[in-house]
Amino acid sequence: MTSRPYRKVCVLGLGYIGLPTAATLATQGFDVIGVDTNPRVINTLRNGDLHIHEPGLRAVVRSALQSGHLRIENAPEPSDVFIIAVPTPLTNENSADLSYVRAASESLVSHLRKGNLVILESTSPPGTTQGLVLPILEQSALRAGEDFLLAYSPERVLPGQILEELIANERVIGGIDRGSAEAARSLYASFVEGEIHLTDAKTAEMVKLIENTYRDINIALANELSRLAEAIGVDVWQAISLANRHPRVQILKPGPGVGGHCISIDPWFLVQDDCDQAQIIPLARKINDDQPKFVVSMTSNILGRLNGMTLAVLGLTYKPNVDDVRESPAISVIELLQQEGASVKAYDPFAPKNILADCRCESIDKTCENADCLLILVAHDTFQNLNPKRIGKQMKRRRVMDCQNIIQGTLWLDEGFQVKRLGDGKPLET
Ligand code: SAJ
Repeated sequence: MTSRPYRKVCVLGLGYIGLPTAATLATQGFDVIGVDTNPRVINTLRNGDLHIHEPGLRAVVRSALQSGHLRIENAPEPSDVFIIAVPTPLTNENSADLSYVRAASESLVSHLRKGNLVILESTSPPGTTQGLVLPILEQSALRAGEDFLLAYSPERVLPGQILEELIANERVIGGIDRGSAEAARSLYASFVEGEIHLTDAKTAEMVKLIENTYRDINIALANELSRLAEAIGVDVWQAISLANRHPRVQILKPGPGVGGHCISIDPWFLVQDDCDQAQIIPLARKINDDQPKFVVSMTSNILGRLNGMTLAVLGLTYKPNVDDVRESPAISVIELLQQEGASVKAYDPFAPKNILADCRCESIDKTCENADCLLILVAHDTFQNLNPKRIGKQMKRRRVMDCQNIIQGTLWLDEGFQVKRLGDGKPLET
């Protein structure tokens, strides 16, 4: 530790990014104060429990707390480094709600000391570090770049693999000046094994948004191809997989839409201040946002109508093997089905119990009881080997619509099911 310039780190926001970061720093020997303003989060963590589900996180947090290197508090206190990892939700006008970043920055003003380093990690529109955080911190009468250092360093971790990727991934750090970027590098270098790239704060802010926008546009292409494939009469899954054998093509997968707190939101932060120049980004957003409607119209096609039908839905979360339902397209699909007069029973082993509590069932069997069609929306590992014989016995009509291409069609056909996969370019197969 002696070669490290910093000893005490205060992490503001104990969500999917802040908590793993705080715990990782603590296991590296830093003295970490994890701060959250939500009393429920504080109580849960202090009781040795977790308020989020992320593989491996429970053990790391527990050992960080037991070692005494991690403390959970409801307000910041003087430290060497402050890391802001609070949410930046989307407003109703499709722009970034920076109120949490503002509040977190304001909470630091009275604690800021000469020589401190402040790092913003929250995904933010370009210019936020310099234009919003810096002037708030300077209310302390200390000058950025002279008395304290300020940098932006976006997280790049994939929910479900956060702990590994926090360490392994390359990292981009943008400073308000070179000294700030280098200071932030010295902190992250203590646990990041990937290469660390330095730039200015605004570029780093834009880099983060480019990454998620690239993925959103790529998925929009896949989703558009799934619609075209239906019209053309080609199996989109096979076509994309063959196209991806080209050494310079890498198309992502179609599905019921794009959810989560990142990819479905971040592209708006890029275009919010210059909508006139933006064409492909809002269009991709629209394509992905409309995909649940496409799924519902395909379901309606295969059933003839939705009104009065009972749908058994597997999967509620925004992607496989996570408990996060934010912006989940599966939930949009269910709401649309209900609006069309269908009744829905749903099963998800990860989604919190209070989500769509009215239509939740505790097992796949119960969900499928008397259903007119099974609708697979999320490719959880536990759905990979569904048993068509057993499921068929529960259902009123043996029909399945697979939006994730996870079932082996022939097994289901053998059990008398009518089978449809999203974008397979065929009518209901019997
Ligand atoms: N999805 C598809 N088809 C695909 C891949 C994903 O429809 O082929 C859907 C998923 O089902 C989900 C949504 O897209 O609804 C987003 O899932 P994801 O796994 O692509 O991304 P996130 O939101 O879990 O994590 C992303 C990652 N960004 C990139 O890969 C560029 C992660 O590295 C970021 O740290 C994270 O956003 C973030 O916090 O910004």
